[in-house]
Amino acid sequence: MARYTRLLCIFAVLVLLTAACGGDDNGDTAEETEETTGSATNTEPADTTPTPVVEETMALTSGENANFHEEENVAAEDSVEVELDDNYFEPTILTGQAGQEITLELFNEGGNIHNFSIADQNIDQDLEEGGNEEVEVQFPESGAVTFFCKYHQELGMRGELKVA
Ligand SMILES: [Cu+2]
Repeated sequence: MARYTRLLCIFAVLVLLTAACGGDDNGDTAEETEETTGSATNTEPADTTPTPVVEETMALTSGENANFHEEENVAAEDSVEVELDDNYFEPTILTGQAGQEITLELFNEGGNIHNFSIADQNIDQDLEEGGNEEVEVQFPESGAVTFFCKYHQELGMRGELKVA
């Protein structure tokens, strides 16, 4: 609701400006910026939605590279959906509390078999194309732990559980 009110205000200002400038043709610049709640480390500009094709890579806390598809704060959650696709995890970065346990609902939406592994937690879960599985994971006491697809990690199919 606050956002809607803000849009109205911006629109009103634009109308005033347009009138003051004698009908300048700038009425189409009112595209609103996306709200980016809870992702202070987001390196993107305001708008993150329409960039599906180009693979953006990032360095995980471990120094390994990952194909980056979103960061999500799950500190208040008992479970969260994680998409496995060709070849990335979305969200790629899950931030949570130290020692937090959480259920990951894994969905393979890609065209290949994929896998979710965390070496330190003895997790090695395959997912057939179209498959879904649940795994219980735990955030570390500090820093981050890497998860990966054992078939495609060299292609950047990695992510991490990071303590906020
Ligand atoms: Cu994979």
